[in-house]
Amino acid sequence: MIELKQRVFSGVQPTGNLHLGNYLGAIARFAELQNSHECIYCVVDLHAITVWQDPASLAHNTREVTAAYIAAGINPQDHIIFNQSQVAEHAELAWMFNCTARIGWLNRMTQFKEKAGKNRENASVGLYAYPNLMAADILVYRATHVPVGEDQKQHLELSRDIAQKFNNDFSEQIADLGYNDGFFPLPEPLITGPATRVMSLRDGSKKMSKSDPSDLSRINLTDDADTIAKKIRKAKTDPEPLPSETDGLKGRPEAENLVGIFAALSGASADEVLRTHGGAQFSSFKQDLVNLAVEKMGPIGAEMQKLMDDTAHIDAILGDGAARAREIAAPVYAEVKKIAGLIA
Ligand code: AQP
Repeated sequence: MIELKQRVFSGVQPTGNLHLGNYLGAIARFAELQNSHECIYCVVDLHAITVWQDPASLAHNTREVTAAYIAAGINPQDHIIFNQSQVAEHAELAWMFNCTARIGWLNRMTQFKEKAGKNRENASVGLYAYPNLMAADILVYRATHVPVGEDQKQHLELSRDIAQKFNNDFSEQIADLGYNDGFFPLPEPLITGPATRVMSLRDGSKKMSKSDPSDLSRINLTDDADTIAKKIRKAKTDPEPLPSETDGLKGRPEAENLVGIFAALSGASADEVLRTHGGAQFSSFKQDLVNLAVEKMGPIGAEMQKLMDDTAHIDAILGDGAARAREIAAPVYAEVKKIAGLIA
């Protein structure tokens, strides 16, 4: 019987304005997992182009996400860091999954509805089929665990449905090749920690997002200390002091968000943060948050800037990572072709 290894895969789109939500919800989790898992971290440039990208900015942003991965502590020698478009098997398996997934499944995806908005007829076909490519990204490595923020939960569920349907559709061929437990694993989402959904600093009901027109809504990973301080001081709050227990955060989304950010940055739980800061006015809590955010995020931003000064080094890391990723992806996709009856 052929066993499945525990393998982590995840990615970030190079669409600019990398922010604290991307860091706390995803990149910081990626770094933690490298001690216990074999990890593959991708800069998903083919996802980025589902919405038009300026080519020069796309190349810059691809290097910047790579720099963020490394600055956050991911080791590109022990693990794999690469950009998606260098490994053609992602797009090839995505086509197979375009033929596996059902239109009804994609019609339920809330991210497409949000991103396409009212102008749905004019959205790219790529934006609609995005979740199928995401399933291919994960399954072309037969990855078992996927660290993501809360907003990607629905796409992960779809990846599991696609894996399950492929395993069912070709169960006979898969068993004949010696896979007793299906060919694709059903990948598990890893949505953990106090900051799986960091909210906008200007509106506690909206997720912190790269595309928010207000730069004050997010802390960018490249912001300097003064900018971080200004954004936290200007963050929307309410007039009440902080409660002493998490129950007291109900109906106070902005307060809940700042406490969640504090917790994630300090490695404590929200309960622990409130045990120390309960009763504090926002003016003093915000000052403590500024100090913490500058202490934790400042070195990451500085390291990113340093790495961005040597783009040849970043490109070499991506090239090396892509070659190693291809070594895993090519045999998996070759097996998929065999299973589906596509002559190699
Ligand atoms: N606000 C957030 N809180 C926690 N996690 C978040 N993630 C994104 N926003 C938050 C997680 O970051 C990872 C990479 O996201 P992405 O770059 O692939 O795309 P995204 O989710 O579309 O990012 P944005 O900022 O929300 O971009 P726009 O503005 O284009 O919609 C993912 O694991 C995601 O969950």
